Amino acid sequence: MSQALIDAIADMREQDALKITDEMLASGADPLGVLDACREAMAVVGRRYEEGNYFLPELLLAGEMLGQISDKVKPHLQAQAGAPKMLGRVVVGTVKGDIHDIGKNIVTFMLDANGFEVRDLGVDVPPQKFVEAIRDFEPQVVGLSGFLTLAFDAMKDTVEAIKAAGLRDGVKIIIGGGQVNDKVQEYAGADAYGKDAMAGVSFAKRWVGAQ
Ligand code: B12
Repeated sequence: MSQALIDAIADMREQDALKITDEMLASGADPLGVLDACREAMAVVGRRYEEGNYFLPELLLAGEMLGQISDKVKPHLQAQAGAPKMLGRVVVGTVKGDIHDIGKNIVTFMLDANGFEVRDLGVDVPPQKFVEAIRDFEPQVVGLSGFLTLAFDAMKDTVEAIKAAGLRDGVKIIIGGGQVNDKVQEYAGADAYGKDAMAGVSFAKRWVGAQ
């Protein structure tokens, strides 16, 4: 059934995509499997956009569908994670110049469901706003999200601003998002790169001594 979901999202059949999601969840499919199907579908959408077959409206509709599907998946993930205890604090945001937030929202949700207190700063977040949030919220972990190539420089600038504020030694910084990889981690001066939300949860747990 997950191929049917991938096709429905990729072909912009919104009602079908939502119906298939409901059916998958009702029949006990792994909620993470539903999110995996969404990721595959988004890769197809991205490819069609690159090839000139899709344009901004399709990207927007795809983003909207994914938002609705994540809302359906969330309660199931929460049930799976069980009653969380407070393991630590994490500040999360999409870096300056970038407004993609679907991946970040999944990361925020998964951290929350796994026992972290999360402060989500939203999208297009300037470095100074991360600095202020670290001072105020005192997180052990900072998560930077970005889907554009230009986000790499914004990530680097954010890490540097945290360093300049004298706060770098007190936090672990993890980056993630579509085009991000370990080379970008090195470039930005972050401590880790998380390929998906669960990788982010694993690093955060390790850093607070919960794993
Ligand atoms: C949906 C979408 C949009 C939507 C975003 C809606 C929203 N609310 O987020 C809209 C239409 C707004 C949009 C706009 C644009 N987009 Co766009 N978009 C996409 C698309 C199709 C999907 C991205 C997505 O949400 N994927 C779904 C999530 C779930 O993906 P995921 O990677 O699996 O997420 C996981 C990991 O990344 C990880 N993760 C994410 N963040 C973090 C953070 C941490 C700390 C950790 C640990 C992990 C982590 O965990 C997530 C969950 O498991 C991609 C194509 C693609 N294939 O990615 C293009 C894409 C990212 N967009 C692109 C572009 C060019 C744009 C625009 C510039 C277009 C334009 N001409 O205006 C604008 C940018 C505006 C801006 N300033 O940001 C390009 C970027 C190219 C580049 N190299 O920079 C892409 C790759 C499309 C393409 N192939 O050209 N976009």
